Formats: sequence, structure tokens, C-alpha cells
Amino acid sequence: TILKIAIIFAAYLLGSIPTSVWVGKIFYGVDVRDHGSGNAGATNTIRVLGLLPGIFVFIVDVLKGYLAVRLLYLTDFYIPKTGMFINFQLFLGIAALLGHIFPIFAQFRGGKGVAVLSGVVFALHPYATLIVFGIWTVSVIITKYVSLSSMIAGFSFPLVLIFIYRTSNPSLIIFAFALAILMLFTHQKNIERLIKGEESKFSLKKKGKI
Ligand code: NKO
Repeated sequence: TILKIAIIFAAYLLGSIPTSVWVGKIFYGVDVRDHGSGNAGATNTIRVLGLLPGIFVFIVDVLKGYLAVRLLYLTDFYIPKTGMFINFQLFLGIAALLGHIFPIFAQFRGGKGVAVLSGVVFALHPYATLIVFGIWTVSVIITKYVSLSSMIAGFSFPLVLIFIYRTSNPSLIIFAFALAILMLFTHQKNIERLIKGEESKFSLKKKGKI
């Protein structure tokens, strides 16, 4: 049990790596949280620093979620054909997400968890995640809003699991819905801006000078 707690804490620390904040400070001398939407995420990195650093942040943040769930393989707790495996993976995914949203290495002001959640769900169910990624992409093209598309993607994941993959694992379904609701919480400011019609539309080019 102590080892399990230690590994969950390791997943939190991995999630805590503030990729966008460090990339901004090290290579550009700016804190991305002081510009654009103020979010420590890939979208705001594209907005503030440009496409290339944004893609880098996206990849590293996805990997944080993916590797956190895969950390389990380092332990002896995986017992095939038991429920334990998936349940412990879910804890690791939640820990990495909480690390990303409340990073110990960046004053607990992190991102919204979209890229990290993509990595977590890709580790759990790659095919469903690819479908959801397709939904996210179509939504961004149609609406031009990354935030709205991320929330739609969040709810699409449990729905795809249930209606396309006929998943009957209750812990996975509850987990997926809980994280979709978490996405609504992390996007509260975006929801307010969307309602007011003030949300910024996605563009591959950075906006103005920093
Ligand atoms: O700065 O407030 P902002 O406009 O930046 O940012 C809003 C945005 C925050 O998220 C990010 C990360 C962007 C990563 C986009 C990749 C989405 C791929 C989705 C694939 C499937 C994931 C399944 C569950 C996701 C919730 O929203």
C-alpha cells in the first residue's frame, strides 16, 4: 500500500511538470500565464509563443498523462484478469491530472487538463480516444473554439465508450464522466466568455507581441 501511494504521488509529480510555463520562461523569458487566456496549456502557448512551442507543450503534456498511467508497469500490482489493474490506473490518471491542474512546481496554477487527459485516456482506450480526437478536430474546425471543443471531447469519451465500444466496466464509465465534469470546472472562465461571445477563436498564428 505504501508503494501504491508512492507511485500515485509520482504520477502527481509527473503531472506537475509545468511544460508551458517552463518552455516560456526558459526559451522566451515569459510566463505564458501572464498573457492570452492566462492558461498554462498548449492552446495558450500557441497563442502567446507560437505554433512550434505549442506543439511541443502538447506532446509533452499528453506524454505526462500517458506515462503516468503506464508507470503502473513498474510495480508488482498488476494482476491479470482482475479489476485491480484498471482501478489503479484510474488513480494514476487522476493524480497526473491533478498535478497538471495544481502543479507543485508552478505555484499550483496549472492548466485545464485537456492534453493530459488525452494521454490518460489514450493509455486506457486508444481507439476510443482516436475517435474522440476526431470529434475534437471537427469541432475546432466548425466552431473555432478550442475550449468548447475540449469540453465536447470530454463528454464524448464516455459516450463513445458506452455506445460504440459497449463498455460495461462501471469504474471506467464513472471515471470518464467525472473527468468530463472536471473539464467543465477547469473551463469555467471559458464558459463565461463563450456565453458573452468574448472567447478567442483558435488560430495557428500567435496573437501580437509579448
Ligand atoms: O487557453 O483557455 P484556453 O483557450 O490547451 O485553452 C482552452 C483549452 C485548454 O486545453 C489545452 C490543451 C489542448 C490540447 C488539445 C488536444 C485535444 C485532443 C482531444 C483528444 C481526446 C481527448 C479525450 C478527452 C479530452 C477531454 O481547452
